[in-house]
Amino acid sequence: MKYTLIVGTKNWSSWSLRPYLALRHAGAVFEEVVVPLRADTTTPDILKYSPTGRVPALKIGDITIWDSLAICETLNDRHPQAHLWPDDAIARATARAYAAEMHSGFPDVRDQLSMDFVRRLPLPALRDATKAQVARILEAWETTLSGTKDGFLFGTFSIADCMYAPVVSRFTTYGVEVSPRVRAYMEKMMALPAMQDWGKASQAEVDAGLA
Ligand SMILES: N[C@@H](CCC(=O)N[C@@H](CS)C(=O)NCC(=O)O)C(=O)O
Repeated sequence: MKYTLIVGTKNWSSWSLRPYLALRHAGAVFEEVVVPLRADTTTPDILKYSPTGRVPALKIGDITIWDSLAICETLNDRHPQAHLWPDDAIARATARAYAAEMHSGFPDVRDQLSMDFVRRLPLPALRDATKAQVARILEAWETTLSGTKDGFLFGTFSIADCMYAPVVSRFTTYGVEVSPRVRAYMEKMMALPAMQDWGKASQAEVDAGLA
């Protein structure tokens, strides 16, 4: 069945990046609709595709799935050969916990370090809550990376990496200080062909004055 992924302005849309990476990792063929964010028409434009008025959404034929994590889970069901969650049951449960923590948390990181994929910006004066959330993310990455060999959070690439990819972008944009292990992880993520392609599209938006 045909896939269409509805995303927001790529330079800014952190939630949209997540299922995009999952689709790319699964090797799925899909079309894209990019809805401009931060415009007067944003909400009505998104509502044409998604009942929540938020992106991302994935159209599978006539069916619409919304919300980044639900889309990633659906892709895991539909593309078992992509191993979007770890095979090992304990690792899978833990990866889901980290992904859910990202999905429901870190509001101050989102607020103060918003995604601006291609720009490099000064680190703002962080509130205590933001500092604590940054520290928690770095601690989480250190913990998972120390138990793996292949360089992703749970060894091979998984939905956990999709969920944290926008944080990798944010920490890169604002030059957040990280350990050598985390630096290596962030560089590996930023070098993924799908992340590079997202960056090229983001740069085109910036060049066109759209982001
Ligand atoms: N929990 C949702 C959050 C989606 C979300 O907040 N998306 C933002 C863009 S990154 C959005 O659609 N904002 C609508 C707007 O800016 O008007 C998910 O995981 O997909």
